[in-house]
This record gives sequence, C-alpha cells and structure tokens, in this order.
Amino acid sequence: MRILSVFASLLLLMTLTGCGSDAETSSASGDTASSAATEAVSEVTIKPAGNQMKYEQEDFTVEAGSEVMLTFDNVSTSAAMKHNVVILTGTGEDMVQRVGTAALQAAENEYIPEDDAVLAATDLADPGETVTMTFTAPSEPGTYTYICTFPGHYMMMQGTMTVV
Ligand SMILES: [Cu+2]
Repeated sequence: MRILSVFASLLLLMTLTGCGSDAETSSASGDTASSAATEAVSEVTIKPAGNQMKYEQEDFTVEAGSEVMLTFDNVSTSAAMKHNVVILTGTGEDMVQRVGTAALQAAENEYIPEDDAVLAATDLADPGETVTMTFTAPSEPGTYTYICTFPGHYMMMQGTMTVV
C-alpha cells in the first residue's frame, strides 16, 4: 500500500509537468533528516522583465534534494526575446562564460550545450510561450547560477538559485 502511494506520487510528478495543475502531492509527515527523498515539490515561476534581456526573478531558494517544478513564462512580445532557463552546477564567471559560449554552437539542441555544468534546462520559449521542467535540487547547499543561453543573452540574463 505504501509502495503504491509512493509510485502514485511519482506518476503525479511526471504528469504535473504537462498540465500545470496545482494538485498537492502526498508528502511525508515526518520531519526527520532521513525523509529528504520525499520532500514536497517546490514550485518556482520565472518571467523575463518585459522585453528586456533580463529575468524578473533573479533569485529563488529551494531546499536541498527537493523536487523543483520550474515554470518559465515568457511574457515578452518582441520576436528576438526567445529565452530559456539553464541552471548550472555552481557559480562563477568561468562557468558562465564556458556554457554561454558553447551554447552558440548548440542551435540544433535549443542552445543547450552538452556540458557537465548544465544541471537542468528548460526548452526554449518563444515570446508568449510557457515551458516547465522538473528537476531535483542539488543535495549540496550553496548558490547556483542560472542563465539564458539564447545567443547574446547570457551576459545579461542571469540569476541565482540558493539551495538551503
Ligand atoms: Cu534570453
């Protein structure tokens, strides 16, 4: 019975990605450290600042090891303002430069380069489009940079995910 319900919440997690429903997941009632694997889903929504090459939400915080459902709502109206959200495995100018530059060669993969520093990435969202992804937050508390890898954007379009 218990295994079944865990399985059901995993299924729910997978289907949530598509429909954006706000159904609750069954989270463990215990508050012990060992329950980290059954943390509730945190939901994060990020938008661009209008037609600027900039995120409106330049930081958010999640719990270590938790499941995160991140929605990027591209509210821009300018055709050049295609965006994504690419979360890196750390922070620092070197990593940002490397991934941002490599992305230029990854047009066929929605500008997401094959690089170990890519922790999670949304699809590319056209103006007016909303994309969602689900990922597991790192188990290591710290700061993690996110960038838009659409050509020309990563220098300006950055934010910080804090894991606590
Ligand atoms: Cu962008």
